[in-house]
Amino acid sequence: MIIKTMQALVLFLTSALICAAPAARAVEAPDGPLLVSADMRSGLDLSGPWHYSIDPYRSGLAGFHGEPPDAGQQRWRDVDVRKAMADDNRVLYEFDLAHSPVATLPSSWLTEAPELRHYQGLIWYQRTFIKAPATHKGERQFLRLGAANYKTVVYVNGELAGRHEGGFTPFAFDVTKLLHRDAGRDNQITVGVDSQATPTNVPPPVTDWENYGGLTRPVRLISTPETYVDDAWVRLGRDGRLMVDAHLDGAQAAHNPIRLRIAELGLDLAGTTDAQGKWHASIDAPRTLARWSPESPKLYDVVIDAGEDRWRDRIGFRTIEVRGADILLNGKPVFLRGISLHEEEIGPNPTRDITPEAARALLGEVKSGLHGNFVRLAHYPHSEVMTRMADQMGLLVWSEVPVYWMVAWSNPDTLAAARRMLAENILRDRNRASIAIWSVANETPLSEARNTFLRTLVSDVRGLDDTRLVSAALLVERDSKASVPTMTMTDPLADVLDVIAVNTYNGWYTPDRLADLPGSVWHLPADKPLVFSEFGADAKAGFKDERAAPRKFSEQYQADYYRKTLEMADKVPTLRGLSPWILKDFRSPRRQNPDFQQGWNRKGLISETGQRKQAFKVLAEDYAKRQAAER
Ligand code: GCB
Repeated sequence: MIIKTMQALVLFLTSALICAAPAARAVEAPDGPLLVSADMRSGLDLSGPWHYSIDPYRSGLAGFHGEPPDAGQQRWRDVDVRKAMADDNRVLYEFDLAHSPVATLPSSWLTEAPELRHYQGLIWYQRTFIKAPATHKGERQFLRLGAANYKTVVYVNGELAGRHEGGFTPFAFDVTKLLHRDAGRDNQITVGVDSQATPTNVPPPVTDWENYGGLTRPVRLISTPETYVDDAWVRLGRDGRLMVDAHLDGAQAAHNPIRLRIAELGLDLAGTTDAQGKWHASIDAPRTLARWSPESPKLYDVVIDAGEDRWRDRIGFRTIEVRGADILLNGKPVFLRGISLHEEEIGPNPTRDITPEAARALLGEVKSGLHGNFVRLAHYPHSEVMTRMADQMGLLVWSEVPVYWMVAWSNPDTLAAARRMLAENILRDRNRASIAIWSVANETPLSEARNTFLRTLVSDVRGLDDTRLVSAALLVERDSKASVPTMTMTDPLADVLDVIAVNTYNGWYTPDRLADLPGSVWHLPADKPLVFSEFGADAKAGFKDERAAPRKFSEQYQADYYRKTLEMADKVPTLRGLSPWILKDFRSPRRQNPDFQQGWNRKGLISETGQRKQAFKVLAEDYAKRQAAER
């Protein structure tokens, strides 16, 4: 009994210590500051060398009976360990971050040292920096982490700054009071990141991609005036009006003059915030407004001034909607010529560090290589570098949260985590013209609990952003008695989605002959657009089989698979888009065929180092034809 109580206490403390998310609350918005468009604000980039130390037993979170850790295990202590122990022989520290190995951040620890290649658990990072003197009276300081996978706890100068759950969305803490401001004095930041997935996490432990633990996006210290624009959303409504919603945070937030300007359009809109610091305004879009599209990705400099703060962004304006089975971009039907992507840079040893160059290299293959106009950023929110690059280069985006395969549908904490991630993702990227579709799930098994979970997410999306389309990648039922492949959409979630999306792998995971694919029969809703959100086959770049019936994993098989699947897709009357699986070979621990996979999912149209396979040309030619037909 005592042991059971003790175990329960350890479990409780461990989860409570690293992530104290309140359960069963209507979570629709993140708790902390949003700092929307933070990447446009000046700040101190804390990328570069950080010390790190593994903590597989989570001794920095709890003692061995579940009690708070004693001083000797508190990794965040602002202490000179060597000196303290040399000065007093009663003192014991079983860590010393300042003398531990060094990693270069952002990057996943998986590539930092050979012994970390398969490490999943807790790692502590630490660095020091000197804070420049304040530029504003009453200046506030925010520590913003672009992403940390998966649970994170942050300390500044030995004090707790905050905690976060979720590996793919940004979060920030107001650390103004925790920083040393005196000239020349070191500030210390300690971040504990735990990558271990549990069945209640989003995503769950079983996926088909590498779990890149660590600080995979930049950590920045951002300064703002005491009252600042925390959230702003500037967009073109379907009714042709430009709209703005802004939210000030700080002592002067309420009843404060606020002003939006788009100089290039001669647009100047002034108002006053309400008692909650909020401002909403709209105006007919100027006639001179050039709408954003993949062909002409026009972005405008947008400025919001409030008190001492100036919020800036580069924003494109366009509308996206559905009419029957059509997807309309700026009122005109569009066919989504896409491909799926994981967040992994091209190269032999990716570490999920998406620099602008890395994003440009990936999206360049889509835009110029494949003649695409669309990317599915699977299976979780990608770096904001990527969505900004899509805005600039002119690619429509499908963005999704990692509600993938089998999550704990009945667990309220899991639902709360998913809702928070969805909100963090949407709030980060609502100003990106490229984003056309928010997706809430991928290949999830039907059940009442799952349907309720996903319907909640769909309604959250609609509450946070009514200017985009909602989808989810669904599965279909296959009629096992039919003589030709016959698929029917039976998922009740389809009723609440704007775009039906289906993943299909006939001819790869099924014994169908490729020649039979074009004759497939699809029973799908007639009044909604369909996107084949995945189809694909593995091929090892350079592995050739010239026979009439080439074997699996050859470039020829993959190319034939694409030809036949595209032929099949052409016959689906509601088809309005494709995002085959996938642009680039990506790391996946499930894929261990030693001849062909070696830990990589080989469904890429290019290899991990960027070598194009035969199927690349097949898809590029198909897209070039579709593009020509649209002109
Ligand atoms: C799927 C999943 C995707 C996998 C892919 C595959 O249906 O959505 O995450 O990687 O199939 O390669 O099997």
